[in-house]
Amino acid sequence: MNQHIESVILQFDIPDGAWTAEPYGNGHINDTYLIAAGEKHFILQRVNGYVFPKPEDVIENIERVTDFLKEQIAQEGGDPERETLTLVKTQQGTHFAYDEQGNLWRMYLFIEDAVSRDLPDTPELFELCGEAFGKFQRQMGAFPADSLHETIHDFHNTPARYRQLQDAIARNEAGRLDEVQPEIAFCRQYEQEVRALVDALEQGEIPLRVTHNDTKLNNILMDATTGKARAIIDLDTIMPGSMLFDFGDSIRFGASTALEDEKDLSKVHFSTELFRAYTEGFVGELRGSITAREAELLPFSGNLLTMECGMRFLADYLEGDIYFATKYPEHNLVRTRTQIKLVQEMEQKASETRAIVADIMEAAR
Ligand code: ADP
Ligand code: GN1
Ligand code: MG
Repeated sequence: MNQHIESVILQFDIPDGAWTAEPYGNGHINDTYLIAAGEKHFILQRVNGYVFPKPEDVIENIERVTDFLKEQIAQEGGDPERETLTLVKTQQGTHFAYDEQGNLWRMYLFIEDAVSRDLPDTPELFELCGEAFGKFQRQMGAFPADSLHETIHDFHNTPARYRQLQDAIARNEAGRLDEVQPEIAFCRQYEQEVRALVDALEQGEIPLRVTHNDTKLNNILMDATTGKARAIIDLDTIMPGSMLFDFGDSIRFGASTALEDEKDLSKVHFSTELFRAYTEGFVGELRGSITAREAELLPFSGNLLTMECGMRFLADYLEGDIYFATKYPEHNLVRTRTQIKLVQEMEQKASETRAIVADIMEAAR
């Protein structure tokens, strides 16, 4: 176990006595541990300082957002301790501690009797996820978006992601360029299309909102007994953005018949049944506030966010796997290929997804 953990844990206000710490979860970014102390459980995380250059800003956003959400949840008759994250204080009264190397750590109450999934078991479950992210966005509706820190600059700026990929190609840091020519050729076809959402935001065609920005299925905790969505977690990337980032990223991860890192591409398909289910849930929560232009862009946001993530995986593969956690050398390449396969199928099924959104918007009016 990480030798810094003991000195970090002791800085937080947890029950006296023995404790244990185990690595936990499937996140790609932070180091996550489950801490058991007496009867209580906590999540302890080292915030990734490479990904988040100002981790104190991440904590400040989360403090403000969870305070705000807890009020909304209480007003709607929910349980603020079980339906959103709760930061644990240190003995000094802050919500973070440093280890000897200057890494920032934070602790949350563990949300009990909940599970997170990497694939939706059924369309019904995925519809509940759409509802949960839609509800999250609705509940954050009155929060001033531009008062949040930008915790990762240009996070969903897809043209900037495209340029980062071109830079990675030019540097060829890990010497892997020759093996990825087909993937590079695929990405290059999107040089113009990557602009769609940033242009729409810049030109004021779609509103700036508070967005989660990392809306994959395993960032929702589902109630282990009822199977219903309970809490949205992983709030590190909450920033001003477009609701289309949140919608598109959920579709990327969840409207697929296989995991993001499935090696057998014959198992990877974009499912319009899952797309419909998620859209029903998401639009159902937000019906009054989705603008006509947002609705028009909903289907394409899935393609764009999937393309963007594919470009990020490919750039990281070329850089030598410095951003995403990987379990084997080709991991980022395998991930790139699933994203490309999904984009290809999303394109083939574009008229179907447009019809689905039009149907659901019509029914919601
Ligand atoms: P990463 O940014 O690396 O994805 P996350 O914050 O998503 O890190 O945490 C990783 C995993 O840990 C989650 O997918 C979830 O399974 C679990 N987890 C995180 N916070 C909590 C919590 N407060 N209660 C229960 N489980 C949690
Ligand atoms: C990362 O943190 P995690 O594992 O939920 C990444 C997302 C990617 C995702 C791909 C801060 O999400 O942007 O879409 O991996 N998070 C960050 O699985 O970069
Ligand atoms: Mg996560």
